[in-house]
Amino acid sequence: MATSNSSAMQASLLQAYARDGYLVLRAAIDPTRLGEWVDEVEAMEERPGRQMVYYEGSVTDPAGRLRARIENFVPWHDGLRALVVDGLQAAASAVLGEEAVLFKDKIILKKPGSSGMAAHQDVQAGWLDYASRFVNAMVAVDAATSGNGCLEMVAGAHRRGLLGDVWKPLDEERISELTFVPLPCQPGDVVLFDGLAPHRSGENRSETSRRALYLTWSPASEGDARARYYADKRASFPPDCERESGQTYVYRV
Ligand SMILES: O=C(O)CCC(=O)C(=O)O
Repeated sequence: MATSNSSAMQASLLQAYARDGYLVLRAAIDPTRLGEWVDEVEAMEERPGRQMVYYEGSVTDPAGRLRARIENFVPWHDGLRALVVDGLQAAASAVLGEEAVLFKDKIILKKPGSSGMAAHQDVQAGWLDYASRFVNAMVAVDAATSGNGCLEMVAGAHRRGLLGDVWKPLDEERISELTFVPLPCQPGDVVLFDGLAPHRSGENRSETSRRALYLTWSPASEGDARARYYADKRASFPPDCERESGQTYVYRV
């Protein structure tokens, strides 16, 4: 591990991350402007080729259509990029054990009525076509609780490798072997987790949004795959404003 990266994070934290596959860093990011800046991204016009905005149905209103996720926001908001990408780059490099390069980024808006996320490992979404290892940072924008669908993680299971098929959430048999731990968070808390760490989240049945940023880094020594990843994603699962009418698009994992 490079000395500069090691000094960015205590050895005991790195050991906990290696053991559990995730690490909660309380108050790691200044939350003062987080919510306002996410509002600014959400208010940006949806145009082909820019940030990628996805809509989903509601679990509480059969006719509802909720803005659910915004991918590729980093190029379009300097404040957020400086705060969370530059701010967490050293931690990402420390847990990867080498210089990290930003692979992807998204905002999960989790508005009232949003569905949960089925149990999965992030690499099941075809990520291994781009690099062999990943670290994610979940940055809480709003308080996250069991009631509004906070992240739930499984300690240690990342060491077992891929637990299911690519492009499918984990099946019931696997899920029954795993112990999911809810991780309530306050704005500015960060959860670092491995691309192989199984996780899920519940529905948001509360009255307010539960927003979170997710940044993902891969080892720089394996190359910068971001442009290729987003070109492939725009082609296979385009944001709503880039879709062809009459075509069906299904979110798989
Ligand atoms: O924030 C959430 O509800 C979970 C998101 C998640 O697991 C993912 O995007 O992979």
